[in-house]
Amino acid sequence: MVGDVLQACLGQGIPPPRPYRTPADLGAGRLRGFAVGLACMLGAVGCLVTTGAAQSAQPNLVYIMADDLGWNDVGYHGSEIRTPNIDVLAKDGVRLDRYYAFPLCSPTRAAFLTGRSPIRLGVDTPIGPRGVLPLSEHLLSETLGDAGYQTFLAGKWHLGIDRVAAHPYRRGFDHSYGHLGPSIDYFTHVWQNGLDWHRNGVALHEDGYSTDLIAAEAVRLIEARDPSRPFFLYLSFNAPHSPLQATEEQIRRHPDIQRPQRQVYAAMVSAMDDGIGRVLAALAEAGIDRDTLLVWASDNGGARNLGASNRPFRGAKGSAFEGGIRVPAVVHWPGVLNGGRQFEQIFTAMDWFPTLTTALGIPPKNTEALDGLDLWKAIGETGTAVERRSTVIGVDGNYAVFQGPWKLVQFTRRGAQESQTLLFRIMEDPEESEDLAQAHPEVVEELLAELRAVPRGPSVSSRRPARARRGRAAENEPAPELLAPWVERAAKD
Ligand SMILES: [Ca+2]
Repeated sequence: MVGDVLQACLGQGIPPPRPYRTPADLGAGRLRGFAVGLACMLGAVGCLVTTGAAQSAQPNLVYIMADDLGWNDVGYHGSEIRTPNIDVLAKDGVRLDRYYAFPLCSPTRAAFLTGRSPIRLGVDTPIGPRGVLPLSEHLLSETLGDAGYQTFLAGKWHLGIDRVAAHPYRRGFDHSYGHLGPSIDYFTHVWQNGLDWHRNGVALHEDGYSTDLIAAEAVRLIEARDPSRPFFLYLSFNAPHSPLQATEEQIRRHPDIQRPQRQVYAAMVSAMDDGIGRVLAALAEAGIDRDTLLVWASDNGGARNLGASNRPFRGAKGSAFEGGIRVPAVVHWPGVLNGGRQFEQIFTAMDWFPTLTTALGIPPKNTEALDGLDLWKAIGETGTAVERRSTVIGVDGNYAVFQGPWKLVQFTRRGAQESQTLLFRIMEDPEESEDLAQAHPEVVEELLAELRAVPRGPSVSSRRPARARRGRAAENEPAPELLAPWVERAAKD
């Protein structure tokens, strides 16, 4: 298999990465006067820097998402995979030590963009071809667009595939590029026998490794933006999700990794890290790195059978053990947020919407209540405790309930009818090695009651097999210009 990958990679070199200059390299830079002033009004200034000359521009937001990256797959967690650009973000930003995403792609993406529980929304598995993030939901892209932001998506969507009304250019993004489905071939951009690569709904036949193309689009968007308006860039890499594919040049950068799958996986991570470096350099060269709030986070734990590592945690992608949901994340805003720190309280994928809108000084336009919490002040002020009654994370059949020192895990083995319930003192036992359910049945009952109380919408993810979806787009809502898999395949028949 790896031989095939290597063969496929021949001649697919990438340009050398441009080194990212740190804020210190760039000098004092300009100050984020607007945001600081606004944050002062909001009383959220405990850890905010207040030097330099004022600038009237509204801050930008760059949210970078990795796909299936495990805890032990970044340099700053001690991995053998070197990630120098991500490590700069970690060094200069605030590391979220207890960041909990959902165990799978679509639920985390739904939580990020809505601020609401994907369990409530019925996004309980990866969204299938006919599944749709409910169109009634208000998205972060819409709130920011209404506030005057240019809204860009470069990369993976995975919140609606067949229905045009669910595509990103209909969900608040002025510009979108990349793929709609869960995964693509990195070189051909094909998913399940059809091209899944577009710019604003028009199919693209491009040469190149998808990670490099996504980063290049992000750089183009930064360079071509209207500088008189702020922008929101959702940079959603498909790396290092399967299939295991990397360029030969990237693979050669990891001669010390012996396990073939891990070596190719490391090369995929390196390509993403290089792309992040190019984006950071573009921000610096545009002189807006200090005018930009940047988040970097994985969307769920790594798939161990594909070379990822979640050590020292138990579990992997799809599970509610720590290895499936506790993933790397960093909040970075030089000149505004004092970096070099670690935020040690729970932060969930649902918390981004309220936290980031507060940071930017923009009222959310939601009409429905958010499930996430606004943690901007807590991130800025070390020691501010956040009150949470309980936190429920999970997907169909696999749930985690956090409350105080406890974590309950309810999981269902593949093919099993009944679920199992385990209980851990998660702060003392982050590796989830000692099940305390028998010793504390009263705690189990209390946390199960919290789990039962979580609102649950009917599933919208639709696990219909791919072969049943031929021509569905035309039946549902025609998209003649979008040669996404189902349309292209139907055209060939
Ligand atoms: Ca994922």
